Amino acid sequence: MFDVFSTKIQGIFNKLRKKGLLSKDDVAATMRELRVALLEADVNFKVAKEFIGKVSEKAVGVEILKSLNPAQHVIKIVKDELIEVLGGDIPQVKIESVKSILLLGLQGCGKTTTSAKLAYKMMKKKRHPLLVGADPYRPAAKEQLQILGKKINVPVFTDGKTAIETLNGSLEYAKEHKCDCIIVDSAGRLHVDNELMDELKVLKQRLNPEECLLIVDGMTGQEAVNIASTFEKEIGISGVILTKLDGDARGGAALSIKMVTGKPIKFMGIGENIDQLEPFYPDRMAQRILGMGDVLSLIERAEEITNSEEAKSLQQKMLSQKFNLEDFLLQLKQIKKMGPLEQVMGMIPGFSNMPSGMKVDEKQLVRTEAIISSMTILERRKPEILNGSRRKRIAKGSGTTVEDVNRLIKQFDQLKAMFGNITKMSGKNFKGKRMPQMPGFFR
Ligand SMILES: Nc1nc2c(ncn2[C@@H]2O[C@H](COP(=O)(O)OP(=O)(O)OP(=O)(O)O)[C@@H](O)[C@H]2O)c(=O)[nH]1
Ligand SMILES: [Mg+2]
Repeated sequence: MFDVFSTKIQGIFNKLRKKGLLSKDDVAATMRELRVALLEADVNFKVAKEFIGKVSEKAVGVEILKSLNPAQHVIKIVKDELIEVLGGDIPQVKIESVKSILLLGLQGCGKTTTSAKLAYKMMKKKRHPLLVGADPYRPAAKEQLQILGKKINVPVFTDGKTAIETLNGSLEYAKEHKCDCIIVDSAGRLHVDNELMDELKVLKQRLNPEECLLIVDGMTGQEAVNIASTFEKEIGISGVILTKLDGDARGGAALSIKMVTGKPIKFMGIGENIDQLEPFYPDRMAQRILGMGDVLSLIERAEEITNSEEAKSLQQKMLSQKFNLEDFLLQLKQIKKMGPLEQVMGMIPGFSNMPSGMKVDEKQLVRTEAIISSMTILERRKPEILNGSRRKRIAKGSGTTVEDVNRLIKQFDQLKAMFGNITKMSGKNFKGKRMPQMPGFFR
């Protein structure tokens, strides 16, 4: 789904992730690339402009400088804005309780198929819907609905010479047969025309539906947005169902409809089969587009952990060079809490621009923990007292070698010295300077 857009945006982010700290120019370049990606996905140009405007505004804010990893922060801002554009928090159609639905749309957009899909969802909730075919002009339309109804065991009502006559008849039928929801499938036209709109207005007024859903073909891009605007203005809709998203729809319609029409997408059709209709959740869609569901929850976890008092005092200690091996052990444990190391590493500044091929070794981490655990409290707090015999004892106790112990202590010293330098540079000019290897992660 939205593969081209998704690949493009993920490529932009991968480039961004490789950078440690971001300059204003980096952010500006990313915004330009994002804008192109949006326009290429056929997103409405005003929506694209607003999107970029909002993201840029947030991305140059102070938060970025304070954050753990600026690239991840920009990505999070884009993700949040993407959710907003896709509709934010959408009131879902209540399949368990909704009593009346009117489906509208142009010819061939998928109204009849979708009406059956909705009825099928209700059947699974043990409800008794009635499918109404308010398209009395085409015999084939009645037949299509009847075939679908039969397949899912839902009654279908199609009698009547006009659409309104059919609707009136169906209301009687529903009462008699104790149907608890009426789903009205209306006739489509090739273009929006007065006749179609007038008929729909009458149907809507008579049914007064709880949900008046416009079906639009997701493949039509901006045309879908124009159609949605017209229907919203002329008839008034409660939401949109985008169909045919299983094809190569570019995403423009999904990303523009809410902003342009003010009405949310409530479902998406992802295939011709009766069960291929999914509720539309903006957050899940955003994550799908960004291909980063897990990474985002990782960021959230990292944020939680780095915001803890423990983490704050640790940072304080690191910058004041009072950082010792005991603190380091604590930090290792915090990092482990975040999840698989491979993923976590990319979020730590200095590691995101790790040379390719350099793999994080989980076993090494275990070894490091074992080494520090074999030290006495005093040794952890004052690593300078670690002489030859102490190192030998620690190696034996942790099942490692003296070389392993030496390497860890050397790397730790370098790290500590580097934090000292950062503090001296008051955090200003150290862009581009690479961090030394974090002790205990690599051999
Ligand atoms: N791939 C795919 N095809 C779909 C989807 N929804 C509908 N279709 C197909 O689109 C075609 C038209 O669907 P219909 O449900 O007949 O459309 P309609 O709006 O009722 O058409 P009219 O009544 O003629 O206006 C059919 O071949 C459906 O199988 C979808 O989500 N994915
Ligand atoms: Mg139809």
